[in-house]
Amino acid sequence: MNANGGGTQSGAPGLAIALALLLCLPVAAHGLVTYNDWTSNDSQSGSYIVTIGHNLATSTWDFFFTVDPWDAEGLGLFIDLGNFDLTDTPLLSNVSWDPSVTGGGVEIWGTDTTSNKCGKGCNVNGLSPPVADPDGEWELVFRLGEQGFDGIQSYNFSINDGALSGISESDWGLIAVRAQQLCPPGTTLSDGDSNCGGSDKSYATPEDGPEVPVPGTLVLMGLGLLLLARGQRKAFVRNAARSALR
Ligand SMILES: [Ca+2]
Ligand SMILES: [Ca+2]
Repeated sequence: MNANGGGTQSGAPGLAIALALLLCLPVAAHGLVTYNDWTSNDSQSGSYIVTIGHNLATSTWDFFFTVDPWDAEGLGLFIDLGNFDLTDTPLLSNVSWDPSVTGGGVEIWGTDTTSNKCGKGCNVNGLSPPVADPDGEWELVFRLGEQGFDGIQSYNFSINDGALSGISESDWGLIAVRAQQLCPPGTTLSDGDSNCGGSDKSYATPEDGPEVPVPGTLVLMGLGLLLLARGQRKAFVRNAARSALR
């Protein structure tokens, strides 16, 4: 009786772990696409870092743009998703910027466009990234702030994922940045440095792909744990039966 009771208890944690793993699948599949290695059409890029992630809880794609160290100020962000057309009207949400000075802002400047423009003083003309773009369009163009120095290092914003139906983390490819207030090497904008008067057009592709666990691996792990728990329980019952026969 003790043996049977013990067997049931030893199998329960295994089952619980396996079930927890299976239940965690949608959360674990959440990954971030990161861009931090840039090529300029001139000699030097700003230290841009862009991360893009699919937020299942809010049904949005969340964008974070920063310059760290702060050696330039973003003005436009261009995104290519290959041969894709937006599936609904993109709507901006969760827009914020840091420092939260007045005069910032984010606008959707273009969608599925062949234009290299992102508003006054803003374009990526002459930037020729060596990446195939089957439809020759930027799927999304964002305008960040105003022309001239806004004093803004970072932007957060989101768009509804209904506008990008069918897109997963692995589909994010080329992006380009137009920036102003580019600083000389080794200097930053943190004190509003007046020497930071350059401009930049740069492009990047994602770093090492998105950090997404392969769901199939987790399913196999869960099934493996289930089988292990069942095997342990059967062995326990078998041993208990043998003991009873002796
Ligand atoms: Ca495209
Ligand atoms: Ca397109």
